[in-house]
Amino acid sequence: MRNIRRIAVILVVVGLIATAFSTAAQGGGEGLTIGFSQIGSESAWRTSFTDAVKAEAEARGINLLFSDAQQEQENQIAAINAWIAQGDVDAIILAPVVTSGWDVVLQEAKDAGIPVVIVDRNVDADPSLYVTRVSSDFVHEGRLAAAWLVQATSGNCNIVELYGTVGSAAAEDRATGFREVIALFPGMQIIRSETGNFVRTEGKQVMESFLSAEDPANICAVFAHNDDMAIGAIEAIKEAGLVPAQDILIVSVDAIPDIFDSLDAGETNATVELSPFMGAPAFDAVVATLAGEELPKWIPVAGSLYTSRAAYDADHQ
Ligand code: GYE
Repeated sequence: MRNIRRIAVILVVVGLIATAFSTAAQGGGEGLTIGFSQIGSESAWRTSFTDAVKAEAEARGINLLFSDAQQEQENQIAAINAWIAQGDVDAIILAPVVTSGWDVVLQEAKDAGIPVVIVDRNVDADPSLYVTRVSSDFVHEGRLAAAWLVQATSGNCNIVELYGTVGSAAAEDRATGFREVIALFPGMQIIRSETGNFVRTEGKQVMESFLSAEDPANICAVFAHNDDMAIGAIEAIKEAGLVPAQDILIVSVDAIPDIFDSLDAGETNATVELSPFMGAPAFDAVVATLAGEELPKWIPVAGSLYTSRAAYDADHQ
């Protein structure tokens, strides 16, 4: 009887220790000073992403230095250089507006002993210059959007594309994935493509130009690289006297709250989820690298395609 009681006590103690470690492994970072170079506030998703990172930093007791670059790379580079000069910044998290032009500043951060974690988009730089990248698979997002459109149109559709920020990994890779899939179907073709820079008003303006340049009856669908531009396109389609999601199908990416209102209203057809909750894995990567742990060069964030709020809610209970 005494042995049973002894074993029970040991199990309880082991359980408590394991819980403590698992909590520590999931959280961590208290007291660290981390610079977060954010692209801007161009879309609802970006704002949600910023809010989520700030909330996670607050919850962990991280001193977050936040910089909104207003979609200008030079502002991101200036912020990183200032944090390097400050001398007390433990790590930097960078959401790079475009893929090129980062080698010099990343080398300077490395030389200063400040680890950099890439989030959201991607950099075309020597991987030794950053710890890891926390992001979704943009190519897969483009493939998902195209696959849905193929099945919705039996492989016959003239598509107009609302392109994201030129030179950004999100736009380039979503375009690549989308084109990979439609290339398998001779009846699927992109008849017009123009950047709306991930901005709602610009998406509307570009869609208006498409509707003026093309016979609207010749436009089967819109592929918008984000929901904000899709919502702008919906407004343009309605103002042209057409029925969005019926006369012209619409598929986009981000799964922001407003796009579910559009789905509920029958004004769009599908969205591919992009989680804004990348702060936790990014901060975990910072804590791990400061503890000397090796990390993979990519920490993927998954997302699915949704055609209704109910389906999204069922996956996110
Ligand atoms: O889809 C869009 C934002 O970088 C993947 O940027 C992100 C994109 C997102 O402007 O809403």
